[in-house]
Amino acid sequence: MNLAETFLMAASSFLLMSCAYATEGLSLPDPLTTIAGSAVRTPEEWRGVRRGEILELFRSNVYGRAPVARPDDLRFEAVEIEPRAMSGLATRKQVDIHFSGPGGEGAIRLVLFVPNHAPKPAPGFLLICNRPREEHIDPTREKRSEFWPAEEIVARGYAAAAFHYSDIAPDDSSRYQEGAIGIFSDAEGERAPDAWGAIAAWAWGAGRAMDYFETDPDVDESRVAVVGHSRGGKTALWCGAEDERFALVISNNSGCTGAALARHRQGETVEQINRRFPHWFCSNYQKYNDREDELPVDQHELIALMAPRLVYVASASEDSWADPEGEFLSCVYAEPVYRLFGLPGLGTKQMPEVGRPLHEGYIGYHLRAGKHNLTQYDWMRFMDFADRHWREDSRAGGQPGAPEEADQPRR
Ligand code: GTR
Repeated sequence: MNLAETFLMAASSFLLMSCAYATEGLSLPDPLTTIAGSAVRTPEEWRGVRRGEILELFRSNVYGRAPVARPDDLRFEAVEIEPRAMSGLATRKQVDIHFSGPGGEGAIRLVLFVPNHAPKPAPGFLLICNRPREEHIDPTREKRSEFWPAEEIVARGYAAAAFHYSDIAPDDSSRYQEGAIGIFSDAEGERAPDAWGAIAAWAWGAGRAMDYFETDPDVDESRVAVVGHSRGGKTALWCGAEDERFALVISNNSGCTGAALARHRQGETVEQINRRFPHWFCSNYQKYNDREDELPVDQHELIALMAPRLVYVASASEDSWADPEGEFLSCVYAEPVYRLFGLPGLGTKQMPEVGRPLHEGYIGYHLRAGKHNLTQYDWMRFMDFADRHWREDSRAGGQPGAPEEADQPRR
């Protein structure tokens, strides 16, 4: 072995030792070591120091920084209330969420079905819809789709809510600044390298729907899940990281820069996603094209940002572009943060078989048979998971994920 080789070996073994998870050939950043190098040992240290560090790293290197939270002039306009929708089983509400900023004004159309024959306020599921509105979130229900099975959601006692992501920002690299991004920018000047991209803007929009739920006595805002598929799944995860009011965060087939570990390098890569969808992220993210190892974060830390709340990752067996194994491994490596709160995470390092969901812990996972899609099977498992945790928690008389309770082991 020559000198250079010896040096390389020493350097790489140092790198492996300095990272918590030198396994499966992966050397991942440790969610429980601060930037200054100290170990995070308590929920207080996680909440007070480390969580904020990771969030900032994702903001400045991946998704970009939203320049606004809840705008001062946010306004809800009920454009329709139909108490006898779905043959009398639900009340349909259509609400326009209005906002304005230096660059103009915009509105998000929220469609909401509240079950008429279930206890209220009802817990709910909010879908960030990234497929054609008319076919998938039709308020009239003339068109129905497994992508948003509102009837089934209502039948299980949940409120079903959805909005179309294009109300916030067009999913188009030449036009994405025409919505909220342009509205909240100071008109002139270059975009900062950490300015928000479309995913952060869509996630911000989901937060505005939560602002509305807080005002609606029919919806239990302490038990709302945010759900998204694929690019919508990436958005749901970023939304749950930024907005801790969501008690359950569900990523379906979210893949690269969603649930899948960047360093796993299966399916879509950082370089490929940045080339095809440069508008989804901040421009700093381009620095990591083909340099995943230099990212100061990886996606298990995004999952960990949900702790101690519930999080759910769903993969599909034929969806190799989204890297099911990389999605599963993120859940595995997020687990130490849940354990810090005394909560069970996934409970296994073994990827489950198709059709055998993992629902025991605070991190849920399933592998569905089939292709890249959001199907009724996925929704049924999401609701099984919510039933299990929310009903158990309500029997225990507490709210899921409340940090002060979660500091102690629960089971
Ligand atoms: C693909 C993209 C994925 C995923 C998907 C989708 O083309 O490569 O990252 O987001 O689109 O949103 O359907």
